[in-house]
Amino acid sequence: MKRINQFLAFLLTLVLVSCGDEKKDQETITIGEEGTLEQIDTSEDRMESTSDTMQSGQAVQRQNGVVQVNLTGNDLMQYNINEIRVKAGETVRLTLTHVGQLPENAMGHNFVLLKQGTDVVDFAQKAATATGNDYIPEGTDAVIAKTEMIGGGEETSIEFTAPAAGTYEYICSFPGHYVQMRGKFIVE
Ligand SMILES: [Cu+2]
Repeated sequence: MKRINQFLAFLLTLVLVSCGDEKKDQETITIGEEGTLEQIDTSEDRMESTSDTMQSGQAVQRQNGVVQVNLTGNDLMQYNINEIRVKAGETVRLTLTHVGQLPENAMGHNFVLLKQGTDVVDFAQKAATATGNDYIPEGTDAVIAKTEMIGGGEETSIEFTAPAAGTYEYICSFPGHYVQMRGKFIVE
């Protein structure tokens, strides 16, 4: 009987020791994974900012009297550029490309150029309730130009004449997006 007890105690010790080891192993693995994830995040951030800079340089191009603006929106609720410069009276061709993968109902993007003096927050809040109208407030007179709402992988283009010289604001009118997806449209 005594020997059996000793044996059981020995077994119990083995189990405890091995549990302890497992815990240690798991902790080590977790720390390693976190470290790896952080490293990946950092490098992605760096890549993004690099490509942003590159895109900004190429985002506005002039060809045969037409200004081509290449605007993109991603799954992180970001435009590639938050400032567009054109000249008064120029024909602007704006192409919006959704470079993300999320569908329109989750991460829809558009481009809405607003008249000067528009209360952007007020407009965006009204737009957020205009579900059946592509998130554009019904009967609004505050819009100079706008694209349709698109989802991941889609692209849409519009053409309009640059308004009088001045600084205008553009937003994505999908609910909540204007906080980040907002830029200055500067007409010189
Ligand atoms: Cu958006």
